[in-house]
This record gives sequence, C-alpha cells and structure tokens, in this order.
Amino acid sequence: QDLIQESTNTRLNQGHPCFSTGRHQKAGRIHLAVAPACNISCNYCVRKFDCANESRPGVTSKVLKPEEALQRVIEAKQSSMGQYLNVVGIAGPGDPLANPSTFKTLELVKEHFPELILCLSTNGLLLPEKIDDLVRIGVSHLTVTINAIDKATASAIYSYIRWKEHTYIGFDAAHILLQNQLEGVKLASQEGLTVKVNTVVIPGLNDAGIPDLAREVKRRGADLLNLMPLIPQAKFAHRVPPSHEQIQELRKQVAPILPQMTHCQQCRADAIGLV
Ligand code: CLF
Ligand code: SF4
Repeated sequence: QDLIQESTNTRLNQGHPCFSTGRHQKAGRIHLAVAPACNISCNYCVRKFDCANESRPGVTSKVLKPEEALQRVIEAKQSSMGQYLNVVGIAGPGDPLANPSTFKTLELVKEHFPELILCLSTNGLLLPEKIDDLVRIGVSHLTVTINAIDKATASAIYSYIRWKEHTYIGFDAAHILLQNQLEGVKLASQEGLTVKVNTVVIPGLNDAGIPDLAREVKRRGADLLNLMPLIPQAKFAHRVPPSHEQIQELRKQVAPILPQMTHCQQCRADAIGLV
C-alpha cells in the first residue's frame, strides 16, 4: 500500500483514470482504434494484435475511420456509462502518431465534445515533430512507452525503426528512437501536457536499468511511471515475464523518484469503461 503514494504533483489525480496513483475515481475512458500502422518493431509485438505497448493482446481491434470513431463516442456518451466517460484515448492498434487518422479523429472529438479529456499513447518516435499538432488540437494527456535509455538494451528490444523513409536497425535505430522519445517527453511537459511513461518490464534485459530510466524521464518532465509486465510473445515468446513480486519490488525502488501507476489493465486499443 505504501506504493500508492499520494502525489503532490498537481497534474495527477485530476479526473483521468490512468493519470492517477490509485483507483480513486469513478472515471472512464473510451479508446478509438483508428491507428493501424506502426513505425517501429518491438520484439514483444505480434502485429496482428493491438499495440502491445499498451494493450493486452488477444483479438485485433476493428479499425475505425475518424467519422466512425466519432459515432462511437456519441453512442457511448448516450449509453448508461456515458456520465462516467470523461476521457477519449487513442492507443493503437499501431502507433497513433504514425497515422493521419489519429489527428482527424481527435479534431472531430474536440469539436463535438470540447469537455472531454483527449489522451494518446505512443512509442515516441514522431513525438518531437507532432507535438505542435497535439497541442493545437488540445491533447492534454500523453503516454510514451520507453523501455530503456541505453542503446545496447534498446537495440535488443527493437528490431528496427522506420523514420523519414529509411529503415534503421541496431544502435542507429536505438539512438534515433531514444533521442526522440526523451526530447518528446521534454517538449510535451514544457507545453503543459501531463506525461506518463509506460515501461514494459523484461527481466534480465531492462529491469536493472529501470531506476536510471525513471531518473532520466523525471528530469525530462514526466509526471508518472507505469511499469507493465512483459507479455511474452513474438521474438520474446521464450522470455519469462516478471512475477507480481518483481514488479512490486521495482515499483518500491523507483517510487521515491516518480509517482507510480499501479492499476493499469493493459487495455486493448478499443477498450471502453472504467479503469
Ligand atoms: Fe487509454 Fe492509455 Fe490514455 Fe489510459 S489506457 S491511451 S493512458 S486513456 Fe490506462 Fe489502459 Fe493502462 Fe493504458 S489502464 S493500458 S495506462
Ligand atoms: Fe507493436 Fe506497439 Fe511496438 Fe508498434 S509500438 S511494434 S504496434 S508494440
């Protein structure tokens, strides 16, 4: 219980169920699965499922067009849970920033429901170049999945990145991705967005580096850290996921550095309801 610390950070615990240090509030979110494409390759990802950075793999979400996504929000707001629905998030099935539909959808939602909180989750590769668009549209909550801050670890987690029409692998890929993720966190925080970092815990690969990662993203302005257990699949199918105790232990270690999210449900890209 000591992990669920009350945060003194005034950006947290303000009505967004994922940007809180506990299940304090009756607040819900709807995910709009408008973003099928991805621009990197995480070794734990099976592309026929939703983005494994935020989602529990299982069934692929049906990809919606922006107008269909708006319709989903309208229907959800009219449903019995409509009164609790205060967050609209885009979390996949691929990387939201790599899909023009994401921006169109967020604009439509903002136009029709200006009171709803807009949220987005990304691998961060395109964050420095897209941050102005997010600010213009009014996205207030951002999640960046950062699994390592050193190139050796990162290059063991990502097979490749696609950036500015080139494919990069190994240390080159890691260098560009890490630079953009960290710069993106800094820019987003400076623009006043509330920033959460999701980290997929992969025992024996990135777990020892997590305290350094927490310190670095805090330095860049992150508000909250969400340690998520690896779901072993794809190239990492043979890896052993962390136990509940390992995750608890890590959270205890980094809680003095950054507030911890402890109630993440590893949602699907089309999830709806309370968190
Ligand atoms: Fe969705 Fe993610 Fe926004 Fe939440 S989910 S885009 S920040 S509105 Fe939340 Fe689900 Fe965990 Fe994500 S419980 S997987 S942290
Ligand atoms: Fe898969 Fe998401 Fe990683 Fe892209 S960012 S490779 S969709 S887990």
